[in-house]
Amino acid sequence: MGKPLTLSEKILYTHLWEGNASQAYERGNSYVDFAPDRVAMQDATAQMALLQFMQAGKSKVAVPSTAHADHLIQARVGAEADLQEGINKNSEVFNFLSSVCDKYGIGFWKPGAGIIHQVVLENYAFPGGMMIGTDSHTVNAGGLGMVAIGVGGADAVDVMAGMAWELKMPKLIGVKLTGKLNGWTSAKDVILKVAGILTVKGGTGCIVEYFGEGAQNLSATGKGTICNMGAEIGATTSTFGYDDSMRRYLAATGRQDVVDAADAIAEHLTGDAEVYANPEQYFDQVIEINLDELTPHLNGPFTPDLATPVSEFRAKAEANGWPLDVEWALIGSCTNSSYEDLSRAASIVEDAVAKGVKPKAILGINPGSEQVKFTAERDGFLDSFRKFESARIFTNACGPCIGQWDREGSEKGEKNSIIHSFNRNFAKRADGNPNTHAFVASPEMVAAVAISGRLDFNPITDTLTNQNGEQIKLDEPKGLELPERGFAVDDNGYQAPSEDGSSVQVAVSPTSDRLQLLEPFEPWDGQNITGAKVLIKAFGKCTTDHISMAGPWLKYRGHLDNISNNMLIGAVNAYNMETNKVKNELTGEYGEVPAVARAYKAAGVPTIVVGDQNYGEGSSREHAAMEPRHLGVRAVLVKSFARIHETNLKKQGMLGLTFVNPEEYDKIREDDTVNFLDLDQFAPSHPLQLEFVHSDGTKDLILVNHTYNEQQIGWFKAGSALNLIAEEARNNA
Ligand code: MIC
Ligand code: SF4
Repeated sequence: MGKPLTLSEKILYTHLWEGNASQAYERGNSYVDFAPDRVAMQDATAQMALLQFMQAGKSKVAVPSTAHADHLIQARVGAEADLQEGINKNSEVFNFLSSVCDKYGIGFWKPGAGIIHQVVLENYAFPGGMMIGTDSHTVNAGGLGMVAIGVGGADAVDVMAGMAWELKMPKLIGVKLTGKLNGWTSAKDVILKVAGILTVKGGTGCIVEYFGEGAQNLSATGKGTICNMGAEIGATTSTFGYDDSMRRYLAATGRQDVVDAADAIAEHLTGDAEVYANPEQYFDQVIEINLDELTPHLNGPFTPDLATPVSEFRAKAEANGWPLDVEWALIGSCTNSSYEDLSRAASIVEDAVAKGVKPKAILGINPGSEQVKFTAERDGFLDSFRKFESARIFTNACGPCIGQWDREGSEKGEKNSIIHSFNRNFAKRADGNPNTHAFVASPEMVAAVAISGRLDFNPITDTLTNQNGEQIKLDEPKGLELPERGFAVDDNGYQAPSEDGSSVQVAVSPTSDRLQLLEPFEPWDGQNITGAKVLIKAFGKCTTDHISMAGPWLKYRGHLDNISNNMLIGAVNAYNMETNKVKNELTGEYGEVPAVARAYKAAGVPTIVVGDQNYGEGSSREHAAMEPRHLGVRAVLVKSFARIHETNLKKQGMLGLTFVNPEEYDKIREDDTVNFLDLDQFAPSHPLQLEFVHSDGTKDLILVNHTYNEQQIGWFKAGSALNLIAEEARNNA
């Protein structure tokens, strides 16, 4: 490139599909083919990814790949019983995953082994590597200096099938960290602050690269936390340069060989000095945060970018009517369940116990992996939590973070607040109750709030009353970056695949309600789509949780027809401001979104979905694209898209379109008939014209943009990207 490079560019350019880089790509514009080193999948997305892979006609995966059973286990009474129940309830799916993995050479981490991103960090992530994963929080591996990117299952299929993986060359945001964390502030507060600055869409299409002495002062798992929650600002990924914290973590997790290899090329595993000295010249945007001055934050409710410093929280909560009493406080999720996190939160609990304070809220804990749990148990931290009678240690799994939480009383729908150390706090996500106000904070703040029972408790300034009626202050958290006696684990829960899996049978029962073999989607007929109806015009925030809810629906993640019954049931209909109530123009009656979509499909009437800004924010789940495809939606027209969702739509043969003039969203009426005028000339960089015919006979011509390149137009024409792969496999056979 003839100029100093950022770390992100070094990793991207050394992973070009073509091999040696021969040209510079334009950031934010050029589509580039990459060759990732590995693939990770979690159970809730792996089912669909692997059902698609089975259609690709390959006998083995082309790169090292793993699948992790972590999303399907519910948190109810406690680890042991919950895990057993999870296995019993999901055995069909776990057996399917175990056998597909065995057959195609994929490592399988069994239920209870841990949350995908902690397990990947402990075992597979390495400085300078590139990986993709079917989960938006794959980005966690940036904590070990990787470029790790969340994708839909169809993207994973490309890489597992030995093909190139395509991404638009990301833009770069540099975050310079100075100073050192102190007192109650933790790595989580860095990303809570960044989320407040950049908002949920500020990182779209960008890699966030952290640097500066402040970065070097953070632990590797702390870096992981920051990268992990970078998904919440829409960032393609986040990363840090190789440093001592990574050396320490790699060595502690049994990978001295990786340290030795990395040390031999250490200068290439971080950005060039000139870049970090003059970041404005090399990054598209630069942010600076002084860790010395950073204070604890609480983000929420309902969106992860609503950042409030603890000291300002009370006033803001009162002004907004947020409930201040807290019944539940939860520590865990892939972003904050490391040994260090548990040890720091445990120190708060120990301090409270020593000072005679009883907790007001229930504290729930999901350790990140069996290795973390086993070691924390050995070192007494889990016993520290157990000193609170009401504390619950749940399974090493996602649990409440993905709505796998049997919270007593949540069905009553009462207005209440919870606090957790997770990433996401969208409506209904944790307990299904739309009136639960969820706030995101560091594990140590979650512990402090659990003790006080109040969201507005500021441990830096406030006191608590102990059993003897005395006023006490909690000490600052203390923790251990890594276990002094090293990590330990008895059975880590890993199942290696067979060397030769050709004889392994993968059974999918035709009568199963959990798994369904996929039927290829219909190719495009070459005609303009005409006579389409507006299935729904979604108002405001429409995340993947609104489009394809998780929680109780996770059980249908391997059955496209069944899971389609949750399509868009959480989206607010702009015409009546209600959820799951849209007009069926064929009958004039209102019905549930999936039912109305099925009625249009049965009548042969195509439909479109209209949406607002950052449509499809959040998860990588491709169900949010496959369900509309399955139910006859042809196009999704929005003000703007989240990256992964837009790609998922393209992969599944849908049209993902954006308004040239976003205000034209307002012109679309409930009973419009929609005609494409020039889809038969669909070409890269050419806007398309859509005609909206209103019931009074008037019309609006709306110009829409798209970002499809030649190849992606090929996916649309073939009906899906997978149809093309399968065709090629047949041609080569
Ligand atoms: C999430 O945090 O929303 C999930 C569940 O991990 C998703 C993946 C999924 O929907 O299965 C994600 O973040 O990609
Ligand atoms: Fe699991 Fe939550 Fe992490 Fe998603 S964010 S992978 S649901 S722990």
